Amino acid sequence: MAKVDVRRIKKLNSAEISGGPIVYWMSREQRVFDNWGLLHARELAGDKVPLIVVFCLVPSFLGATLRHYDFMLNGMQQVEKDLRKLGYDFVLLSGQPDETLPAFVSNIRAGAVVTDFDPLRIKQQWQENVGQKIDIPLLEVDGHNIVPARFVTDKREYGARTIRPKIQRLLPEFLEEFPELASAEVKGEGFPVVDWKQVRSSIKVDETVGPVDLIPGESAAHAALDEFVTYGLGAYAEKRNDPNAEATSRLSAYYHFGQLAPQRAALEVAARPTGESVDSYLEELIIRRELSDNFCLHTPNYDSLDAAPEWAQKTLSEHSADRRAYLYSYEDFEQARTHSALWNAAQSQMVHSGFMHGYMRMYWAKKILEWSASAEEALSITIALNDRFELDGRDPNGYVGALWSIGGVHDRGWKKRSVFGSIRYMNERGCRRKFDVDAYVRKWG
Ligand code: FO1
Repeated sequence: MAKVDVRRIKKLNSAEISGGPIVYWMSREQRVFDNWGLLHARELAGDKVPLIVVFCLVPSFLGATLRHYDFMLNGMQQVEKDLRKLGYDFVLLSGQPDETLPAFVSNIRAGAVVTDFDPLRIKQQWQENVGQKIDIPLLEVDGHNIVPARFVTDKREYGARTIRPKIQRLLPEFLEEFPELASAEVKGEGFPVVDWKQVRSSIKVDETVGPVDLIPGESAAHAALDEFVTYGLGAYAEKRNDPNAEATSRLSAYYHFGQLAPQRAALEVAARPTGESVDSYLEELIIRRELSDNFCLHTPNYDSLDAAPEWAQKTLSEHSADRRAYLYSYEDFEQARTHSALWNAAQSQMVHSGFMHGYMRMYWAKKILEWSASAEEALSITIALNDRFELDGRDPNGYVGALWSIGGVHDRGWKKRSVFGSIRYMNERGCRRKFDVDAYVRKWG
């Protein structure tokens, strides 16, 4: 049986393993294939005990709307189907994980629980509570980062420049092909198939933000990856900063919900002939993404301006009283009611498609800083809008992106100007140099 690298695994409590079924508590990595946590749970189950996969569905999650729950539940339904084909039970528990999961593992007299590494506060809190409440081991496996976040470094890194050599040194050891998930050797207890219709009608989330037309699930994620590698990757370096070219991979929602392993994408992209596009995609996929996990893991207040570097906090506070040429409220921003047709187009792309181009995300957030009463308010508006409308909201990448744009995280000081101080500035003229702004406004405005 394939062995999962021990450097991916951390024991979160001190209990000893017993002889009962192994529970894989799926959370961040919502997939059957290419999943280190699930593979480790399978390894522990061996030919001795059943493996049961559990997903804890919470009634509300950091402002998630129907758009997010719909995408996630459709993907999860596919997970259940694929698991059952391999002979595994799948159980969906509704409620708070730190209440439902301990009761479940005690009922079935489980032997150990394996779960996904996730640096978000809420997840760390769930895991801490579950670890304390159960009398069997709770093991965390990093199935998201290619080089495990806890192993690559034990501190917060300054930026891409400092984490890059650490990741690159270890990549040859960790960027390995995934083993296959073997089918079940020991039959489970035969838990009933989930009634997905009932699950869907039981969730009470904001339905005013509806589903978008990205096909959810693991097989759609693989198809999207294939399509990108075959048709999109070649032009990535040249066109990735052009929001009209749609040359980006559009895989971020699949990564966010764990329907696609970043490591799978890295393997596919790295297998292509080397060149600027391959290098620049791997930089985004590996270095930038893993830098975001590093930041959130070592910065518990990753969504607050207090998490910004000292120079950035100082410069923003020195400019806090600067006159704002325009001042908008959350509602103005949400409804795309600013004076800027370009900004409104970006907002409307996000509201209607659940996606905003990466280059525009930076411009969009920087303008929220420029047109809000304070930097604190700008950051909270940016995060609220991002989490509400982007399909990949409430992700370490999103929090770090917001703090990069507004709080100088992973950046350096630039030429001083009003409101921004030395936070890097962006304007429409810069956008016009890079792409056809009017075409973008015609499409989304
Ligand atoms: N994770 C869970 O374990 N249970 C949930 O019910 C759940 C809902 C949810 C809704 C929207 C969303 O964007 C994420 C959600 N996640 C849920 C967590 C998610 O899988 C991620 O792990 C984190 O948001 C990013 O690290």
